[in-house]
Amino acid sequence: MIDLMEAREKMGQNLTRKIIQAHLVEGEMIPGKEIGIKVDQTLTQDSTGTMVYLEFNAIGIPRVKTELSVSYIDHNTLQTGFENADDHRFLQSAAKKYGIHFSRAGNGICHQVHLERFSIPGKTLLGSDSHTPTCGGMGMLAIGAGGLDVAVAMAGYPYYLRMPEVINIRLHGKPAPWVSAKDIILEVLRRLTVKGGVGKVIEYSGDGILHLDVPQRATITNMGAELGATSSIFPSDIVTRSFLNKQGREMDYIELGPDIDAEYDRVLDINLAELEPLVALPHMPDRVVRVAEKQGLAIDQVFIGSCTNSSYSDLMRVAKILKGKTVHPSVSLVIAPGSRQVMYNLAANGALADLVSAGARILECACGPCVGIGQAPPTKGISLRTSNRNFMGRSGTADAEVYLVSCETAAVSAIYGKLTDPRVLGEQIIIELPKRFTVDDSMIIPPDDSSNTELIMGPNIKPLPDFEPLQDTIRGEVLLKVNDNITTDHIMPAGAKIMSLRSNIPAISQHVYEVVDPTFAKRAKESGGGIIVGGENYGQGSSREHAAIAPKHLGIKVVLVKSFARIHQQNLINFGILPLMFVDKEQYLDIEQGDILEIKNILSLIVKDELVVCNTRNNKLYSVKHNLSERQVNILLEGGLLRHVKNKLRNDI
Ligand code: MIC
Ligand code: SF4
Repeated sequence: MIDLMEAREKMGQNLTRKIIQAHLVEGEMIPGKEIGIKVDQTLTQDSTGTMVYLEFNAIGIPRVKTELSVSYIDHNTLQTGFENADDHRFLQSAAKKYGIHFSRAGNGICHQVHLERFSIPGKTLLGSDSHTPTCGGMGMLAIGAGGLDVAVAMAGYPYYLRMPEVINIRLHGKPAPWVSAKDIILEVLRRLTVKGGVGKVIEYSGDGILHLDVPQRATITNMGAELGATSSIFPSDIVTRSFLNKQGREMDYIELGPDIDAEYDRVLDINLAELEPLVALPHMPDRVVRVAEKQGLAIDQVFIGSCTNSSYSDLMRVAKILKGKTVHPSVSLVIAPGSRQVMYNLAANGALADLVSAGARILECACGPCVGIGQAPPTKGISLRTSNRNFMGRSGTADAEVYLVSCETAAVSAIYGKLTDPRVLGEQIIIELPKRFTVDDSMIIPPDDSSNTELIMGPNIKPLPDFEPLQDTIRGEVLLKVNDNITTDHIMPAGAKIMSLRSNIPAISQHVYEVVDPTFAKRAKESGGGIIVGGENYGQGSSREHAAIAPKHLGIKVVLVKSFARIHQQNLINFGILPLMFVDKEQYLDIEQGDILEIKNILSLIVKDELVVCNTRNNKLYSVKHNLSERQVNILLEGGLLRHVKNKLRNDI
């Protein structure tokens, strides 16, 4: 590991490589090769967090070994039953026991609060949420991962990933009037698609970045998750310094950027002056067109909020647009500020009153509607949202159509009752940020030294399942065959009802693939498990490891696809499901649901990556590959990451 300053002096380095180099503990920085990096900070949220702390407890380390770890309550705060409230109480007890900051319900969405209060340029952050790269807006290398990876990082072990390629996106000029950070990332999605970022870090540069404040930069790095990117990052510069000043955290500032002659694997240019307000059509964030093309579409609902677009400047622009107007009678407008800090500052300067008086329904500072926790649209409803994902059914209404837009487009459309290009308003609204935000951390409980605290577990918090080591022969029915870009929302649906079962694997597993095939869980149980076959980018979206643990609980042994999304692939490995890919992708067409597949000699062939799948219906043989590192293969052989770490700990003693 070398010092960050030393790494900075080496010429020709991009920012991503500098931070990786300064945190490298294993491997070489060759794109595609596995590396291990030191994790400085971790974050968890309630719906992935309960598993994380059960896992940390199982590892058996008494206190976290990171510089800073924060546990947020921000996702499921509805508490429609005891389960959710019990989870929160468990998380609070775990934070106390293990030396973790605890951000109480109501304090805000993890990514927004972390950006405001804890992010530090040049540090690494690992979070059990796919939008952890939000803090890349602060010049951090921030990566989303499955819960067990985060638990292992808290125990002081490196985080392993494939050395990413680095794509440089150069932003040129000043954004055209009414073009916001959201439109910039929608343009990137339009060009690169939802799988264009897999295996890559997106690094932003160019004179255009000076026109984007830190929360706007964070909007862009946040939605890098929708590109499938490992992370996205902006340099730390005068804009960063100014944001840290406003947060009263000037001491956390360091200047950090790429060398002038930095090299990249690919460069892309975007002229901000040429952009227009954009919209992502249902049901994928990369189905992007100009708002002008869809202008006039009647809408039923508008949601302004989520970790993408809920900062002070976002909501101030909304307040200015709504001031003195009334939300259209056919529209329900809900607004969830990203943090208590945002809400407080809007209240103090009167902007909250403008929102309320326009008829906006103000929600708690939490994820809420973004992930189907309340405010589901009406039947066949059209919902405009400033969030980041518009996957089918995620809103809580199976036949709703969700369009993703900027805050400006959302606000003006709420007034007109139809999708409207904000440029109709004429001169652009300019927001003056306060010299300092009013900061109040009293809803964050810092760690103390009371490590003998008991973990408080309610009846819905079930023990972690334990899984057997890999078998030499796997034979199983293809229980489901799905297409490209299957999301974790398909595999393990979210929403308030199902998310309150996140600490109860037997119960939540009944809902696996429910939105695709309601008979899936029952069939899986009846046939004693089996195999899932899928297309490209399988498992994109959320970091929820439940999308691996719950299928594993149902007996799924193999997922055979054309290609995987990064986090989900690792989650499958962590819980001992064999993630295989077709060598010849055409063979996907040959397999039918109901076929019985057989894989033999796994224990010897997996090491050489030479596994062969036999379709017993026609005796056809398919060559498959896993492309995994030796470490990942060992995890699979041992029956998952928890067993692997425990074995390691035993050997270390
Ligand atoms: C999401 O946006 O899908 C979530 C809910 O934040 C998930 C985490 C989870 O499923 O709990 C994510 O993005 O990782
Ligand atoms: Fe929460 Fe939505 Fe952001 Fe996920 S994407 S962290 S659910 S606000």
